[in-house]
Amino acid sequence: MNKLLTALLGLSSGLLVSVLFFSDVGRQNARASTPDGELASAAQKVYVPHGKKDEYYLFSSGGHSGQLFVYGVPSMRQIRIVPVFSQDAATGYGFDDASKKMMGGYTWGDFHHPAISETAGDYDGQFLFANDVANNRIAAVDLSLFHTTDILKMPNMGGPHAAVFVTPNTEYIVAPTRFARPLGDEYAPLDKYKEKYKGVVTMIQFDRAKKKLNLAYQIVLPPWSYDLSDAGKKMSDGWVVMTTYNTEFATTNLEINASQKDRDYIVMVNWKKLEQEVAAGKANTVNGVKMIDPRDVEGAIYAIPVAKSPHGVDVTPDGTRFVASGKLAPLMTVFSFQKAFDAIAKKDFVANEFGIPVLKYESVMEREVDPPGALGPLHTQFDDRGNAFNTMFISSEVVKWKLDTGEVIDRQPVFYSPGHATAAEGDTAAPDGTYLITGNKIAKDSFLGVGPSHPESLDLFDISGDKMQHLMSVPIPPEPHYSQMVKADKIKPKLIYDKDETRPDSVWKADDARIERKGSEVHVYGVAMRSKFIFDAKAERKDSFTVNQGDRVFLHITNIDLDQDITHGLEVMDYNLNFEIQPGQTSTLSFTADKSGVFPIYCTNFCSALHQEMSGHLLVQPK
Ligand SMILES: [Cu+2]
Repeated sequence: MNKLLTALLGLSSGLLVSVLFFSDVGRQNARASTPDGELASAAQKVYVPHGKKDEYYLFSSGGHSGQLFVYGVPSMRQIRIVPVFSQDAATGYGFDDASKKMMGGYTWGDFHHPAISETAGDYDGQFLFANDVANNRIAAVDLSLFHTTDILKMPNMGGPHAAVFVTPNTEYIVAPTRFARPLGDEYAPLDKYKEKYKGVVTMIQFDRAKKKLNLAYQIVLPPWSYDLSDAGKKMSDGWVVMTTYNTEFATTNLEINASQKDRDYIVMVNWKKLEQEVAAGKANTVNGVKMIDPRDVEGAIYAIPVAKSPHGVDVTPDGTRFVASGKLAPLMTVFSFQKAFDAIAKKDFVANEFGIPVLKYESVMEREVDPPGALGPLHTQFDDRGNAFNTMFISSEVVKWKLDTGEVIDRQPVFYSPGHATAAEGDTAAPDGTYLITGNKIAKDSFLGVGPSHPESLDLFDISGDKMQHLMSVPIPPEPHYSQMVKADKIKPKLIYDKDETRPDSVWKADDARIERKGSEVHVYGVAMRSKFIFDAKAERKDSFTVNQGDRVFLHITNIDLDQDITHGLEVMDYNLNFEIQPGQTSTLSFTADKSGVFPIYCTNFCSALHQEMSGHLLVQPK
């Protein structure tokens, strides 16, 4: 009896917690009572038979896994995990010398918001950029190779959470900070927060030919916390809009102290103007980076009051308006760029904060949209028919409404607590209006249990009709922040690496495999091919080599199988080493042979019927 009572009490308190925090009681029943015909229709829409391909790629944030998750839409099959900020044994990322150097000594990152490179405000499918909130880094992924090509460490930053977003022609990759810090890595007590701490936005340029990120300049701002942001396009091209919170300058108990004021700000910055001023030498240098204060440039920065503690602002596909949502105010606000420009021209300012002119809310606001009972609006996406879609974190739903009138057209439950939404090509100048995905923070009872750590989830909706149709939920490892959904035919994956005959460490003919000793350095110029390694073409046993204990060993391995899907791997037993070499790729892995003995080497990536035989030995002679 006691056990039963305890179980019932446990259940009821669990239910109470659900009601209080997620208010989604009854959604399970709603799902269970979906008519069979609708379920069959949903199943058909997501089924992609063998031989057919998905319509879209979904590039989804890997959060604190540091990686990029790649899905196919509408099947929602996970196709790939691309390592970006964290080591990955499966591909050798962070093990081989080049990627290890790129990671800069870090072993993880907190990847929040991917951004595909754009041309004329549209995804061009060439590169994807990502932020590491925890370690102030930005990465570039080559979408022809699905490989990270560069990582840039940004000085003077305090967590680029509101990153990354790109300007319409990828002139800049923009990264605003979440935490204000004293400039120049200086010490200043928290009591000096308002005077000494600064918010910083980093403007990064990308060299597509060299596949390299470059720090262009930084913008110094008041010590507010900058949250999600977007770039203007078309008539608003040249501007970025950023949400802020903690305009209270709280330095402790932010959950209370940063929510005191009814309004925070959207900051509008004119990056084209700042670019000219930086080129004209108007910037200072802090930690080796050009830094400009927009208050020194007339017409470069304005603030607009917004519903408190906003999480996001999104520019409409035509570039005329921006929609902001306050997570502590239950409404979405539509602002007009033209109204803002007119107010600026008339100097219709109501205040001045830190030397920044504050525009009058009523002068810039076009309308407020407040669906009854919809709580916690976070993020807005768009279709091609003038509709906006908002995730509601607290009431666990998506709300579809008309941009021009604010009329609410549909509301559908989400399972559960969605943060971001992603519409097909939804933040470009030309959204598709086909699918919408929500990145959900809570999955609770949606999937088979896997212990205390639950998966997060993605919900897929068909948004092609007036009403949204929930198609499926899929589990996803932590942590779904933002995603981007791009038409599959915009991505042009290469099947093999371009053969680079100029690389001095490549070996393209098996007969050229050789070992060169330089003092205590041993350079192995070897090949991997079906189904053997050749480290030294002239040796009796071509697949083995001997070094002295303490030698520094460099394995320069070229995969000479120039054929699709023939990836080789190479592990060195007991040395905690493994890496992959793709067809046509040369990769170098170096280590110190500090343990003497005999260490089998084998191919770790299944490559042929004789894959098991693809092996050799490292022999380390004792000192
Ligand atoms: Cu192999």
